[in-house]
Amino acid sequence: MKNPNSTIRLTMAQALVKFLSNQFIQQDDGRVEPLFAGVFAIFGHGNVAGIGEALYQVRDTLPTLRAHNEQGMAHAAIAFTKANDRRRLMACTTSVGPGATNMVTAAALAHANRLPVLLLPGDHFANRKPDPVLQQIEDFGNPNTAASDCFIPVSRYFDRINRPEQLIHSLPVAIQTLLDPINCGPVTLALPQDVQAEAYDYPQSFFAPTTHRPRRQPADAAEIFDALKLLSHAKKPLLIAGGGVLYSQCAAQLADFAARYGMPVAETQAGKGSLHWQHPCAVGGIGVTGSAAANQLAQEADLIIAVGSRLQDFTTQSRTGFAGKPLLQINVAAFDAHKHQALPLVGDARTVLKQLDDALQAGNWPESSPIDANWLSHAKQLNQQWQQKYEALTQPPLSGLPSDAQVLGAIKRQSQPSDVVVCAAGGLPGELHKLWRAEGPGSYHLEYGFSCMGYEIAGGLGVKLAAPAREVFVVVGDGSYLMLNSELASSVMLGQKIIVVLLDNRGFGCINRLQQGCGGAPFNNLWRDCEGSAPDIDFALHARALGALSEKVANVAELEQAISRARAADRSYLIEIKTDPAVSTDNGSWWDVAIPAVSSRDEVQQAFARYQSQQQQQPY
Ligand SMILES: Cc1ncc(C[n+]2csc(CCOP(=O)(O)OP(=O)(O)O)c2C)c(N)n1
Ligand SMILES: [Mg+2]
Repeated sequence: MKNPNSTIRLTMAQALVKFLSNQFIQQDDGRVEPLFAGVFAIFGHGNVAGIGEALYQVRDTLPTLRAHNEQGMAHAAIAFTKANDRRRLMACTTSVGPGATNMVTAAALAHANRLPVLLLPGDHFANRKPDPVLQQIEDFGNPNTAASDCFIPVSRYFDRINRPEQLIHSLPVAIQTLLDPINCGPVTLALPQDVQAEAYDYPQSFFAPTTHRPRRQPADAAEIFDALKLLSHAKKPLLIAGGGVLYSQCAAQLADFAARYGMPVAETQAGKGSLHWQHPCAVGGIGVTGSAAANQLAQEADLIIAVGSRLQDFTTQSRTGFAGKPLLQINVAAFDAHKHQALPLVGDARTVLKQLDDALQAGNWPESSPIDANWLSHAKQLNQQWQQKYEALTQPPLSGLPSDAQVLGAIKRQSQPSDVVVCAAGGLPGELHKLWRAEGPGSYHLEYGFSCMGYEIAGGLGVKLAAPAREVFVVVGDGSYLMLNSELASSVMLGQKIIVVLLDNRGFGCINRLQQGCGGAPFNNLWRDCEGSAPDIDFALHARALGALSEKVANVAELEQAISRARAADRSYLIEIKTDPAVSTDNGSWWDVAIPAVSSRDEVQQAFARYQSQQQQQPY
């Protein structure tokens, strides 16, 4: 028999990676997989000698992947997790100082999106002997202050491992946080470089292989009872599918529930793809970037049932989309379930839907349901009108530069059901949410909690790592591309092919439109409105310089041909197309952007007057 008290002498870094290698996850279908698929690493001082050496020892079981930018690699790790419905993870290790702080934006992104990722920034010496080390920030009054403190407000759990034995307490909390459906998000363990290399006699039992299972929390019986009371009066309920539907892996259950009870389903950016776009209950995206159909239904509905949504301002049209209506919120996090004065139904989406379904059937639904028999057919009609608009908006232009919508139409015509589209910021997310015909869960990957420019290409790499058999289409604006494109080189290096369609409208098109919508003069967004002379950037050439294949196309017909060449290619492929910065799809929605109360510009004064009247529609 093994001695329960036996120990193994390891450095802190070795113990850390040994522990991570021994964490497994059991998926709902019974498959057991390593919880961590790998570790993205950019070495420097503060991680190369400690955790770098430890990762080398375990490279066969816990692969290390080299990236080019710390923010980018963390985006890739986060996208990997999102594409795995939060059921598989990656870790990221950086050097001390700028390597660490480069990753802070990605931590904030993961925090806003509720996506788990393990961040392991290096840190200055705990023993302080060589202080100040290169890249140490040096607080005059507090030697404990470190650059890695920047992670504290954007981590769900933060610890600095100042002694090797702290791992025994901290790592289980880290894993528990990463896997908690309510609290999950970025976990940061700051690792002082001397402690990484320090030895300790760890108990062998600490490294026992451990299999985790995603927790499915049921709702409280009293909350189900209250929800039923609300439902028993609802003639026109509208379901809103949020990201929680996908993370709970209950899209099929939701579609079935909606179909049996005759409820239309609108989708948030994070929830889009829950229903196939042709599902009889699907009415498209909701909110500022939603379809006119879903937004009209939200106005007409007498009950909104949000499932797994944070109900951020884009979804609620800054609280005007369905203001004052009864709202039922099914959410695993009480924090979300109580928002907007909703009736909360706290629990895992799949479990709660089943509880509701059972309770409704016990009450003899759907026969005795109060839902208006014409409600769903009315929703279908509105959706059909929107689909007709889609056809008109996505046809190739007769002349001139194509719009974003026309480019997306071309990509869609050339796409296959197994393809994944990836995007995050600029004008494209709005067009995608309104117009992209999602083919079901996993086909639509939008980072719109933080809408972070520079997520797109790195995110595409993470999605490809998660779904190697699928073709990954990254659609990206020139602005986002220029902000962070270096993981295109990583995708080539790692043999993880992505297809990038770059829409060059010569600047920050969506912000230029927003600026003018707010009464502002075109200023500092499109290159032609900036100081200096507009650069003539050859994006295709740039992508080639990073090792990808690429081409430039002159119109959408050429784009469609280029997509088949990109599909056939053996490595990442960028297609550059010039687009019209002025055009976007209007859906009549409103978004609260504060307008200056004082301005010498007539346009701003008019915008302010409009703003004041629109604010009247906000309930509080
Ligand atoms: C990191 C980051 N910085 C700034 C912004 C604000 N922002 C949102 S979209 C945008 C412009 C995006 O330009 P581009 O990628 O070319 O897309 P376009 O608007 O032209 O469609 C800016 C500056 C952001 N979302 N993320
Ligand atoms: Mg642009």
